[in-house]
Amino acid sequence: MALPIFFDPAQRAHNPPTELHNGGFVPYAEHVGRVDALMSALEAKGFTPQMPHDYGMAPICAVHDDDYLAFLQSAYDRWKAAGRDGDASGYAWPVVGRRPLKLNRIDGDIGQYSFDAATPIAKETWGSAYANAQTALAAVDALGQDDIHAALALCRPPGHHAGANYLGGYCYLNNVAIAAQHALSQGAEKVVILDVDYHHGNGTQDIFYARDDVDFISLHADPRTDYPFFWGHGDEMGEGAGLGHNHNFPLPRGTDWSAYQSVLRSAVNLVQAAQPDMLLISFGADTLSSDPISQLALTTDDFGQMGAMIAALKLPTAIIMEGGYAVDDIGTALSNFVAVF
Ligand code: OKP
Ligand code: ZN
Repeated sequence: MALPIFFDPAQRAHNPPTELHNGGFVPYAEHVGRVDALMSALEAKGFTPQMPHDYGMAPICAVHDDDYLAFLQSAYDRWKAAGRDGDASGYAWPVVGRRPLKLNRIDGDIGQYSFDAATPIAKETWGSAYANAQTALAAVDALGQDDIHAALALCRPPGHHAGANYLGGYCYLNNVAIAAQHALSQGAEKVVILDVDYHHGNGTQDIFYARDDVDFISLHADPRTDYPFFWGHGDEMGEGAGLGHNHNFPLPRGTDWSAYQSVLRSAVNLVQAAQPDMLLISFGADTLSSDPISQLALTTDDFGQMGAMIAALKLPTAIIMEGGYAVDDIGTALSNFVAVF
């Protein structure tokens, strides 16, 4: 049975022109050309995207706080009402541990509900983020139908940096977390999320940090040198019931496949030991050496081997797209990865 892929063209509408990067405004790296490149590579291999079913707000509300969702849906209009040009973007943030406050200006709220200045809210952002979450849900639901054991959600914008009540890192709704929670609601008792994006999935980690029904395992650039800096360190193991259910594998810049694969082996062994009913992959192609904003050294061929190591687990697997910014190579990397499932 061919691997089904899901995508809603509404995900293309979100398209902020610029982001703040190293002190200046540069073209937005998470642009719509990324998903177009992924789609054309997959279509060239004979895959046809399917529209996701509309699951409504309930599975989104199961992960994200109501006040955060209300903020996300109204932020752009409030920004315009404040007389602003361009997209909504924050500039002041509460230090962790400040009191939860009820504020009354867009600039305060945007600081409250975000952790960086690289994630503007445009007019179309909510619609794309909503469609995106539906795409992730559809991939979960495809598993178990007929003899489908793997499915791909062509998510964009990505999701793994978004927490229950915050946005950041080009992410607004946490697609993989919404998918994991949906799998539990459909009867799964244990889900593992394996995150192979270059950047640590801090939002996903936060959402499940105190829980033992969803384990989070991540390979990523060492946060001592790389975004998102404040999460992703090797000693973050979970807390309370979640203690021992969070595993971070920080990697030095420049890591190539020979070093990467031995760390991936350890991560895959942890997945196997957890005996999940479902595996979700937060898939990033920004570990490619050609990625313009990242510093790992994988080749497009390495993605075939990465896929093979994960597919050998023989678990029902939903692949959720996260980052990857080298538009000339990400389609090849993704199709090499999925070809083995
Ligand atoms: C999203 B995903 C600006 C730093 C902001 C944000 C990176 C978000 C990556 N110099 N960078 O994990 O691919
Ligand atoms: Zn990334």
